[in-house]
Amino acid sequence: MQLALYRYSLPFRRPLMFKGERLANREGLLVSINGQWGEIAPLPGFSTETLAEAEAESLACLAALSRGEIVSPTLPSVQFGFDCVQRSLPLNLPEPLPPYPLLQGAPAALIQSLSTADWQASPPSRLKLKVARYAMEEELALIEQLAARLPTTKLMLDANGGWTREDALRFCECLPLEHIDYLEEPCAAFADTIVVAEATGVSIALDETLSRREEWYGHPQIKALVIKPTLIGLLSACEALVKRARVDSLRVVISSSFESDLGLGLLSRLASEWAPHEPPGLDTGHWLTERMTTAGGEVITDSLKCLYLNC
Ligand code: OSB
Ligand code: MG
Repeated sequence: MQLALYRYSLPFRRPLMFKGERLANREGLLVSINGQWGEIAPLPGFSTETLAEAEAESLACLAALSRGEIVSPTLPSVQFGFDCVQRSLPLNLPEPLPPYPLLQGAPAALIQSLSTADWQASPPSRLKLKVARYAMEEELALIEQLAARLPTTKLMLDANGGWTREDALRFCECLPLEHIDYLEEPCAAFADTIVVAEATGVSIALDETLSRREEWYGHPQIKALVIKPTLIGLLSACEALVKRARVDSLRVVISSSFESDLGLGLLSRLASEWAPHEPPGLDTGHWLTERMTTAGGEVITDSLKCLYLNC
């Protein structure tokens, strides 16, 4: 059995903030078993494990595999990586849909970039905007601008649980709901999110509620589940959410945690398997300036630090 583990560090185009933490590089691990690859990349601020913890568990799993043992990792990012690398890929998957665009940054700068973006000719059907980061008035003004300039585009807003119940109510009361597809995680507590949905009529998508494995119940205003396999871990746990979504007629959006091009490729395949008609949330790759795979899908290991290799 050929086993390998590598560590990568890829620079972001500009440093990015993740829950108050400023990151200049995306760091993670690539695992390989008999030529098949997986990515293990806990995201600071969102994952509960650190990269050092993921590395230690990955090394222990590889050592166990080399002794012929069966492994069951416990850290979500390691579960995702080892599940991908040991999974037989279904044949005849539909062609992946292109991701919907993700807007992230200061509202003033985004308003500026709107006039230069060539979206007017072929506006996207959906677009995601991060909110609960800047002054509420500025964010609402940006949403008004987007609604006016891209009247056929539906906006997906993501607050990452950043508002109190009162803030979220104030914000949602001013939203042009006919332009809003859904709002992801307005408040940190599920109960507050439901209060906001009922009081304002806004549709909701769940994200952190799922990856933190919190209790939640179906509600007519919950429209979609955002599934982040790197944060959820086991592919069987992701599949259980996909099944629950199907039973409840919820949309499924497979979404990135800022993985490398290799991880994004794996997620894109999972998206075409689990949600073939829903554009995925994978528009994060342009933040990275370097790739680790060739156009043909070969992994370029030259610039990676090898942590384990047994052939
Ligand atoms: O909350 O959806 C999030 C990326 C890293 C961490 C959290 C989130 C994201 C994204 C990915 O927004 C892109 C997307 O979902 O469209
Ligand atoms: Mg989200």
